[in-house]
Amino acid sequence: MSAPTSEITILVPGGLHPHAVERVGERFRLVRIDRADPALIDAALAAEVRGAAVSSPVNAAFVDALPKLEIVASFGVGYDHVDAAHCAKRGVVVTNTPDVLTEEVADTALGLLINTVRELPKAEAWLRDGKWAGEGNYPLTAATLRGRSVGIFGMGRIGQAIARRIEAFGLPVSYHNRRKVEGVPYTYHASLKEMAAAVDTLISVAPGGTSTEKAVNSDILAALGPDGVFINVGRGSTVDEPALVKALSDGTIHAAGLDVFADEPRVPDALLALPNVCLLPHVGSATIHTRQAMADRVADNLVSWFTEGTAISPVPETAEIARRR
Ligand code: NAP
Ligand code: 8YV
Repeated sequence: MSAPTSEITILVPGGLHPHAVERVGERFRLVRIDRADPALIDAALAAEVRGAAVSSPVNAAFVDALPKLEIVASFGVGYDHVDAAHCAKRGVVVTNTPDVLTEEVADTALGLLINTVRELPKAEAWLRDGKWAGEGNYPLTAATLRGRSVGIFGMGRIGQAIARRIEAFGLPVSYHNRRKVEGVPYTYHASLKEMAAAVDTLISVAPGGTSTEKAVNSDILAALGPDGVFINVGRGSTVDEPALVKALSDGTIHAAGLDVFADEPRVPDALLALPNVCLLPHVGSATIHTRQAMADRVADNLVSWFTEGTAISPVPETAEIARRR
């Protein structure tokens, strides 16, 4: 018979949502360290850790410092902070938290799009600053959603939830992925540049990682054009930020709305200084409701792995390992 889960050691390096910490602590022997650093692993810990629950970077050296490691349960659907390819080589399953945040992030994307196009945060500041009474109406916005055509970079779970909302706004949707998605009614573009040239509103919800690194560059922004609006709720690493600053400054595109940045939580001064960019501090999934569901998924993946031998949501790189067990 397998050992009770209370004898299984789960390591939590760095910060993690308190509900995930609580749930892991209820079922397992929980050990916390400041960060995922091999220097913080002594021989006794190395000999006993079988799982990790993480919300911050996990590299190959850290995985190699834990020879008994079976599973890394990561908080968030994006897992570009975990070296999943190395975990796969080592036979370690990586799990993420898809689906439970999809609709929340899509809501945020639409809020950011409307705020960017219709300048609602600036209009509210106008009222709060007493300008409505003092100077008159807030100026009519140069941009509108009416007549726009939207291209989605990353037609996955969240991309499709965004597309459904855009459809309800009465706007045509197209998308770019590496592969065409069967069964969706939207126009597919095999190249991001071709799509950017065909639309005036580009919403990126693509994952981070080498295949998307700086994919949104000066060429893509030039193709989007002077009425162009760029929204990013995917990852900051997918954007060449200096090129975006230049495009916003010289009129190559009209405006941008960003929830994610290349070097969070640092936001470049050049972006902060621009009037035509709407900035959010990575709040796509940031409600008590959704973060709790994500925390539950972290714990549920660990419980399922150590009681049933299956993970609920293994990432594609390690799905085969999860099946083989
Ligand atoms: P998903 O279902 O895996 O969708 C990702 C989509 O991106 C897939 O359709 C994939 O299609 C496409 N893609 C991946 N690599 C690509 C590439 N190199 N070129 C073109 N398309 C590519 O993931 P999801 O659940 O929708 O989440 C998407 C991302 O949103 C996450 O990875 C995360 O970075 C971000 N996110 C942000 C927040 C926030 O708070 N702002 C919250 C949650 C998620 P192909 O494989 O066919 O290319
Ligand atoms: C979280 C996210 O804010 O799920 C993701 O990929 O970007 C967000 O939901 C983030 O993962 C928390 O660390």
